[in-house]
Amino acid sequence: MAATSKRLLLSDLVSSDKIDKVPSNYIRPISQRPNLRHVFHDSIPLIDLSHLYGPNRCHVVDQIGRACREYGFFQVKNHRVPESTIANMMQIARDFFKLPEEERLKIYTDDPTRTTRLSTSFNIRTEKIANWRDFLRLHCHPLQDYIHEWPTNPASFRDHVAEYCRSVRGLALQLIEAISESLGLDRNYISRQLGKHGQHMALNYYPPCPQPDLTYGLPGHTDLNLITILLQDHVPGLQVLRKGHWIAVDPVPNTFIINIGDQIQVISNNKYKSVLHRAVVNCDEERISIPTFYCPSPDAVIGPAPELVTDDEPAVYRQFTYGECYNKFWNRGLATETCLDMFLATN
Ligand SMILES: O=C(O)CCC(=O)C(=O)O
Repeated sequence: MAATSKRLLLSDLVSSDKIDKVPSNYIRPISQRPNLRHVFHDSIPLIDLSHLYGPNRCHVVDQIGRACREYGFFQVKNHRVPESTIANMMQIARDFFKLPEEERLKIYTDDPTRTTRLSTSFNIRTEKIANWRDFLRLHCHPLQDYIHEWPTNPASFRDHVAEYCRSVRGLALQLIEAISESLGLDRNYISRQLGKHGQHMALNYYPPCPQPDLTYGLPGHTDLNLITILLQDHVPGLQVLRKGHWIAVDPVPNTFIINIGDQIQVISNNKYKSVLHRAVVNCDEERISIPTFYCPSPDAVIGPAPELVTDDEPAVYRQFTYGECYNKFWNRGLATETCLDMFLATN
C-alpha cells in the first residue's frame, strides 16, 4: 500500500493505490500540523482596479499601498484579464492533470533547475517531509524562449497558457507601477530594477487527502519573487498569516489574489512585508491553484530603493542579484524562515 508505493507523482499514488491513510513521509510532527479548527474567516482587502486606468488612479494606488503595508495580500476585481482567458486556463490545468500517467511523466523531473517541469511536493531532493501537491512549473517570459518546452498535450495547452501569461503579465506591470507609486517612487522605478523581467508560473494540483490535519499542500512560506498573482478554483485552501492567526482566503470568482514577494520587501526597505501563507488540503475535493510569479531576470541587481533609505531608516539589505537569491531558495527547500536573512546589510 501507499507507504511503499513507487509512484513518482502524488496524484497517481492517490488515484491508483486508493489510500485511506496519509503515508508516513507526508506526516508533519504534531507541533507543525495545520490545526484546521483554528482558522479565522477574516478577509483580505478586495480592490476594484477599474479606476486604476482613470482619473481616480491615486485613490486605487492608496488602497494598494495600504493593503501592501497592512496585509501583504489583497484581491483584485475588474483587472482586465478576460473571463474566458481565466476559464480556459483553469480548464487546461484540469485537463492536464487528468492525462494518463505515462503522458504526464514525459515531463517529470526532480531537478529544480529545469525551466519546464512536472514534479511533486516542493523539492524532493532536499526536503525530509513531503507536501500533498503535484505541480507543473513553467517559465513564461520571454514567451518565445520557453514556449517550445511546454507540453503539447492537451492540444490547446500552449495557446491557452500563452494567452493567459500575456494577459496576466499586463496586470502584473500595472500593479508594479501602482506599487512603485504607492511607495512614493517614480512609477517606472521598480520595473526598471528588474532587468529583462521574468515570469514563472505553477499549476498546483492538490489531490483529496484522507487525513488533511496531518500534512500540507504547501507549508507556511513567503514567495521569493516580486509579486504573485494567484488564480484559485472554487475549493478553499489558501491561508494567510495575519497578526499571528491563519486566515482562510475563500475563493471569489474572477478575482486574483495578489501578494507581495520578498523582492518588494527588499526594494521597499521593509516598508512592505512579504507575508507567510500556506495551502491546506481537504478530504473531499481536489484543488487547483495557479500562481504567476512575476520576478526580476537572474542578472538584475536588487537592493533597497535609495529614496527609501535615510539616516533613520538605513538599508536593511545589501545588494544582490536575483539569480543568487533564486538558487539559495531552491537549494534550501521551503521554509518559514525567509532566505532574505542571507542578504541583510549587517551580515
Ligand atoms: O495553492 C495556493 O493557494 C498557494 C500556492 C502557493 O503559495 C505557491 O505555489 O507558492
